[in-house]
Amino acid sequence: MTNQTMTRRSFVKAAGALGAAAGLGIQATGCFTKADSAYAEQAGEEKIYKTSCRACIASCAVLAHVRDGRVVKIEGNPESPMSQGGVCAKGLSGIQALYNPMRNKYPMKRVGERGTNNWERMSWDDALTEICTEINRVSDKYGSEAISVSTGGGGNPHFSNVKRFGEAINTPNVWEPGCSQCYLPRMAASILAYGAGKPNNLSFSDSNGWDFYFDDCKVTTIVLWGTDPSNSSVATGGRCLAELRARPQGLRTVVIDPRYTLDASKAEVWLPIRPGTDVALLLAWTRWIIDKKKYDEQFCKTWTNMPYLINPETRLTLKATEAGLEGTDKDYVVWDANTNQPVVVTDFPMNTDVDPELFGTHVVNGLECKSGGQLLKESCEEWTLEKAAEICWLDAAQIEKALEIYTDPDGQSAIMQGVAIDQYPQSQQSALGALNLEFLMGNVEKPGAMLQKFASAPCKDQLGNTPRLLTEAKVRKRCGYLEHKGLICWDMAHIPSVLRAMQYGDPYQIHMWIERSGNKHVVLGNSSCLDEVVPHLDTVVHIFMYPTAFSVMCADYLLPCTEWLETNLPIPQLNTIVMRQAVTHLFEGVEEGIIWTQIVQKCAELGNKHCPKAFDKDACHTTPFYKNEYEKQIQHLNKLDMTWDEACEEGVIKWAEPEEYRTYYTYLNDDGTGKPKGFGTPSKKLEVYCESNIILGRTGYPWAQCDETAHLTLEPASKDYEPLAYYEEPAESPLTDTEYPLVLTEGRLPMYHHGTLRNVPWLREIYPVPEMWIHPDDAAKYGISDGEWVDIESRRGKTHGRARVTTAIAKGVVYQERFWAPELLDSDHPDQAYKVMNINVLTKNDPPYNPEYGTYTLRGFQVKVSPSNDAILNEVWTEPEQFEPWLPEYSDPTDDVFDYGAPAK
Ligand SMILES: Nc1nc2c(c(=O)[nH]1)N[C@H]1C(S)=C(S)[C@@H](COP(=O)(O)OP(=O)(O)OC[C@H]3O[C@@H](n4cnc5c(=O)[nH]c(N)nc54)[C@H](O)[C@@H]3O)O[C@H]1N2
Ligand SMILES: Nc1nc2c(c(=O)[nH]1)N[C@H]1C(S)=C(S)[C@@H](COP(=O)(O)OP(=O)(O)OC[C@H]3O[C@@H](n4cnc5c(=O)[nH]c(N)nc54)[C@H](O)[C@@H]3O)O[C@H]1N2
Ligand code: SF4
Ligand SMILES: [Mo]
Repeated sequence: MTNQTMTRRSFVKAAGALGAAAGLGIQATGCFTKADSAYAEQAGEEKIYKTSCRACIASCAVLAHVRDGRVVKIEGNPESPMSQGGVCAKGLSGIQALYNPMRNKYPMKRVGERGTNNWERMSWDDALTEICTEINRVSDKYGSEAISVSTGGGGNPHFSNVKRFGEAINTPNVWEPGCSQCYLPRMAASILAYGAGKPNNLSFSDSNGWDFYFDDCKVTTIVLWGTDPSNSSVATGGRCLAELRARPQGLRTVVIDPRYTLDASKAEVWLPIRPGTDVALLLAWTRWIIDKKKYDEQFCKTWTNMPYLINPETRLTLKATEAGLEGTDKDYVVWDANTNQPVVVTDFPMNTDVDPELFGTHVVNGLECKSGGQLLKESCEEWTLEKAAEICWLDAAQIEKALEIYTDPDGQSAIMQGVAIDQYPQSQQSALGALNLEFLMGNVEKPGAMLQKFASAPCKDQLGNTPRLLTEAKVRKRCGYLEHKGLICWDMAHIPSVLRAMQYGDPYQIHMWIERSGNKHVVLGNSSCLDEVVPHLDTVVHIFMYPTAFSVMCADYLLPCTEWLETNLPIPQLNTIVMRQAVTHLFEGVEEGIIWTQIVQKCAELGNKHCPKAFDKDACHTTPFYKNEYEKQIQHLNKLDMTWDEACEEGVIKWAEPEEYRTYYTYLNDDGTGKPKGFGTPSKKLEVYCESNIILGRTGYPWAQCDETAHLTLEPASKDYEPLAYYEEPAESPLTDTEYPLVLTEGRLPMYHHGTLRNVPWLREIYPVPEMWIHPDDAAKYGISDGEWVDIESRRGKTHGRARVTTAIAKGVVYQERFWAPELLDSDHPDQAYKVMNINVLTKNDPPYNPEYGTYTLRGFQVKVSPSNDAILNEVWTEPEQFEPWLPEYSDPTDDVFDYGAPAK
């Protein structure tokens, strides 16, 4: 293998003008073959492989047409239960991503200063030896917590791999930019209030809402609350909603979104809410439902903890012993409306002769106790429709109309809650507030409800559990862990705390960063802070398919990983398993799981002593690092009695009939004693008054663990986590900010996934630069015309967008999505690749944070706008012909770098 110095700059130019091989200084045989028109005639027979797309988190089944090892066409696979043959622009662009001339082809090492973009090719063995020597050095000298590992993916199927990797190299500082800002708040709130078990929550864009994908689904009404499935799950959720609407019975929808989205255009009511104020509206909905007695009274009395009395001293449910009644310190107490006295709940779900009061305050054993329901009622007392209308910039009559639709007694309604509510400090409050609406309405496990516990697939999309290898002392070193205990649910560190440790050595210095995803500058809040953070690090490794601004500005080593057409994974989807299989393999790209495995093995070989259990093949059977990844996948599949090849041949494997899969009302099932089993919370009831949230903040229960104990009891966070939703005005608020008068928010673009695909010609042709949506009244006020470039500034920085003047955005609000310009990596100012049109240089990663998860503010903060004349904008590519250098650079398949028994192609 040649070990030749080259510059990325010459590489990119060469890729366009001469073919990439010239840039690399190696022979243009084998690895690099220009697309040539004669190829089609010479090529052999076309084979069609059943696989699935991974250009976003939806995993649509597709058919990949392959000729002589080259992928020549992608189309949808109609057997897919969620996409049913649909594919979106990102999926169809898979070929342009796979054969993109920018691909990282070999391991590379930086030569010269960071940011100068000079790289030297290395062998995998040399790269692993250098990186693992550094891991061992840092661990020996500073402690292994001085290494931070990050991943991405937004619904990353290899999420547990990276956590296992952290455990194996003995660092607690693993993180991901979604997490506190994505899905964790909605998912963890649901575990606390609805119960452990199969992950299940209100997020439709994370592939929940399973019942809706069946033709006979009973849903009649959907509230899309801060979610935009037609753009964020184009071929699955978006398609599904369109088909539900097209049924003869139709679908009534309410959309709560500052933008007039595709789904809003089909809705009966659109509530263009001020970003960041959702909890105010949730509280007003709760109040109205209670006031108008729209809730399902019998369900609430039987299946929620609303009637349970709360001890005002502990803030937890009052127990029989505290009430001075006969019973234990585990027995709950309700107020019986029949006898007008406190009664211990002795029968599950409720004593037959008792009529438990939902709302009330009573003195019991000298304590003034309110019921959970009473505390809920008081929490929303001030939130009249008028007050919510004022705070949320809405019309009270429209709010009421939406409520009439949601609570229509003749329908079956559901709330879908999107990532918008996860992206400001009220994340947990929004999640709990929305769950409570569904609980009040009894929208739980009924046909047509969003919340379901359907049967689980005999296969996981994550390979195995994360083994607990870290000691208590090590777990306690996880940055931000004690204050934001919700993070423990995913064993993740708090991003701003990690960055603080990197930059200021507070509470200790982090020295090394291993990052596996796209462009952290595009996805992290206030991302230009990396300019200050990274110089304090000794070593940064970036594992990705292409160089990004992060590679150029921050990395010392680049490791090439595979595109989705080169990867393998079985994915559970409703009552099927959708297979992903590698249909080709290019250059020296390596699948993510195998990279982690290789690093752990090499660390061990080089004498790493920090986590002997991870390196001991026999002691840690749950750690697959020494195992064959494919074997592991086949083990999952073997519950189906199939080989990997047989499964791939079938592509979409049905493991249950719909009626076996759609198990409604699971809480009514017998628990083995003749009683219903209830829900997976400690009380087996739906926790409307979420005392589990208080307990989490005080102790870390139910998630805190280490290798030594099943449950680790942690010291309390600085303040109690609240059991009920409450509203807080955003820290930067248009109500008080005169300097930065407009509220900024974001939402998905259907042609990109986070920071990806900005180097794909087809997609940049459709959407070359980010649009900044602004209302005509605001545009007039700030002198902005449609189509012109705009300066957008916040207290953190400045970026640009191209104005779209439209009434499809609420007045006082502007919208723009994250973006970057790979074309500028090859300029004298590569930092502009991520600064020029990326709203994440404007977002906030400083306090206030959400108490539970440490969520920072990506949506709902203040900016100002003005027309722009910045010269840098002339360097941004906007015309189709400019993207030509990124047209596919076809090449023939290569052998896998490491032999992990990948099926031969
Ligand atoms: N301002 C603002 N910032 C945001 C958001 C926002 O709405 N506004 N959204 C936030 C959200 S919701 C999220 S989830 C984050 C996303 O942040 P990241 O996940 O860091 O985003 P990317 O890395 O750009 O995109 C996902 C990458 O995952 C790669 N990938 C695919 N499969 C795998 C895999 O198996 N393993 C790994 N490691 N990677 C894989 C894809 O190639 C893709 O490059 O950004 C957050 N940042
Ligand atoms: N094409 C594409 N698909 C994706 C992704 C992608 O990057 N690209 N990312 C994937 C990931 S990781 C995620 S998390 C999901 C997210 O998918 P969704 O949950 O659908 O999230 P978004 O489209 O980001 O935001 C939803 C809507 O929230 C609105 N909104 C903005 N601020 C507020 C607010 O304060 N309140 C309310 N009520 N609404 C607000 C936006 O206008 C937007 O229409 O998408 C997934 N699918
Ligand atoms: S929605 Fe598009 S990008 Fe996402 S998995 Fe499906 S085809 Fe791929
Ligand atoms: Mo996400």
